Amino acid sequence: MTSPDPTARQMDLLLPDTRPMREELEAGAMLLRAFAKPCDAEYLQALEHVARQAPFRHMHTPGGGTMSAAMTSCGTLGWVSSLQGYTYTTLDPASQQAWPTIPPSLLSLAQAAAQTAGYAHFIPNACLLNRYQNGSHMGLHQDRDEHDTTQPIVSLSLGRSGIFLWGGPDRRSKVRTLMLEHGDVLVWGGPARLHYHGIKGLGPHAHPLTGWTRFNITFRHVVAPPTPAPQT
Ligand code: MD3
Ligand code: FE
Repeated sequence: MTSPDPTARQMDLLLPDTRPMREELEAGAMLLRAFAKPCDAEYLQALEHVARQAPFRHMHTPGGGTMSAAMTSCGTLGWVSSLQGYTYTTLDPASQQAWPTIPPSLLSLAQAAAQTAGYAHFIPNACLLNRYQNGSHMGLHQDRDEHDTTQPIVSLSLGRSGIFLWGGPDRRSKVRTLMLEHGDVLVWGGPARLHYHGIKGLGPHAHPLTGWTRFNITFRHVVAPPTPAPQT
């Protein structure tokens, strides 16, 4: 074997990025790199439109803490964390008004991504918006409040990069890290739907459209959990 030619290595730095645009990370998990970039400004405008009606807030956790990522929601159901636990609600607790509707541009994007990953009839009714700033993170967790794991979760990353933690079916599975960049879309379904995941922190660079802030938008199909029978 010959040793690597330093000139060839130098040349590599000039070659175009050949990472595939559509990569199956594992069975059921598809990364669509830069999928959302062509309309990125439109998605950020839609996010701002939602946040004007339902502002980002730092929610409390059942353990008595406060989430370092700020959150809001749109869609029929919004995800809420409080001392009482995690749930989906039809009203924004901050305003007692219905959550804003999912902006059409975001809905189309989520459906196009799901379709590309093999889910032809994805109908999200819950859309969680996360905002990360310096010091924000999200510990390893599963998304299991949706009561329907036949539907995928579609995630859209915008702005500053995030250091994604990507684990397996139980908390002790090996965890990999992956940089999620502006415009990246992930579709998690099938056997990967309940896998542990989180955000360790943010990348070192500001983004031209969002500065030092990272946004992530997840689209979900939630089945309302059974509620107690009303008193007669
Ligand atoms: C893997 N959000 O909101 S998105 C969340 O970047 C959440 O804000 C992170 O985890 C964020 O619940 C990660 C990527 C993601 C979303 C949902 C998943 C990965 C997933 C569901 C199952 C497995
Ligand atoms: Fe999650």
